[in-house]
Amino acid sequence: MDSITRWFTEARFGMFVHFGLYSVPAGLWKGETMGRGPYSEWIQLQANWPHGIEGAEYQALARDFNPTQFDAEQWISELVNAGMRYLVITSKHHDGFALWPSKVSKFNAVDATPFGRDILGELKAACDRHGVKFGLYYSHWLDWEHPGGGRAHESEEFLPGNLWTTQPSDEQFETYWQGKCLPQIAELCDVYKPVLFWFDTWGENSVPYITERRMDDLICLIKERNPTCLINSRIGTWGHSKGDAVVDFLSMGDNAFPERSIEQPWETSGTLNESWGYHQLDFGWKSASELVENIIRTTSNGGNYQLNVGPTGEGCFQPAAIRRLREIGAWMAANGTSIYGAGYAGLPDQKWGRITAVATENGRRLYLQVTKRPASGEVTVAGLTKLPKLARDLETNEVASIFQLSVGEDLVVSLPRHGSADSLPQVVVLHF
Ligand code: H79
Repeated sequence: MDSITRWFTEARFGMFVHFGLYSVPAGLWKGETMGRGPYSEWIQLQANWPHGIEGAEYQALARDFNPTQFDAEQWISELVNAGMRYLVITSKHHDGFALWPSKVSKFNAVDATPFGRDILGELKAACDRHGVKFGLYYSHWLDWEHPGGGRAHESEEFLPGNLWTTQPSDEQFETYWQGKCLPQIAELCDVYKPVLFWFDTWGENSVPYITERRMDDLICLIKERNPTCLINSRIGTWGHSKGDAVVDFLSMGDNAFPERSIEQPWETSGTLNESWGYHQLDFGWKSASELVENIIRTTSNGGNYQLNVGPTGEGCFQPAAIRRLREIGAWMAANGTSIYGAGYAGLPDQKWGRITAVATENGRRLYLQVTKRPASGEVTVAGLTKLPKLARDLETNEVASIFQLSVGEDLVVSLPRHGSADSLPQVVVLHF
């Protein structure tokens, strides 16, 4: 495993950011809630339902894009305080709008807006100051600004009559691919040197466009410029004869958690509420304890959690986002040793929660992640082949009494008092 892959698998927790023109209307178009779907970044297809918004009218949003409150230092400070180790930001989402001064297309944050600042550049500099790794999302299949870019498909979700469901021909797509996608990726590699690219496809509809040849060319272009840059499976590996072997890590579906350990490095990206981009009417916030449990879920199965923030059109994190990030961060500050560099323990499912494992010089440590504390205050650990020498609460160091009813039986751990009244998971470390 090369050092950047090792870094990725040890980091375990990163921040995803969806920020772009859609952050300005934020789910409302001329006072009307956009049509179906909770994702504000899809407003170009979902407003004026079922028609969508004309390209020129949507793109004119650039004139209102002026996030004067944007402060890269503040964003990255929140990221660091949350216990996150890396950033992945939407350099260009499906609408085709670039957050950097691209020489390839004037449809970008510097040339097309009153704001006129290089958002990626400022974030990259803040990441460098804080030792945070910098990654980029890039919508390589869908691009609703370029005439040859990928479109959505008419389906149950998109009725006939939607402006954005007519597919480009292969020739048209090739003009987008050669004229915008590849040159922008080259630019991003050269100027911002991301540690990873997060590409985005799902389902079968991308396969005719994201062909094996195109994937190979894209991967080659990136690796020639930056051999250590990591690439995710949502580049479209199901359309490649070599499958996931051509990429460096797997990306699950949105908010989808596999219930088994996976050998190849992987991550799940998830939302704080329902939309990725800021949506004024999205009140479906997850609780801090659910979010911490998601970190435990991914870590215990050997993966990363990439938690999304959708900053407002002014460039701010919402108070509801900040409160959750800080609660997570407080838990990570005390319990991060059970997450960073930790992974699958190879033990059966436990009724009271999950187990993460860290390799040590002379064996390993196990961390009992008690997400469902039993009223008895006791948990049993099934499947241990060796008995621990010591068990203690990771936050308080209070020693836990452990016993076995008889040889070969499950280990019983009497949970230390700490955590009993707390809604965030209690962690008990077992030293062997
Ligand atoms: O960037 C975020 C999403 O915009 C993008 N990937 C994440 C990381 C994504 N978009 N769609 N999907 C992932 C899955 C498919 C969703 C769809 Fe729909 C269902 C497309 C059309 C129907 C959601 C609901 C979007 C519009 C309505």
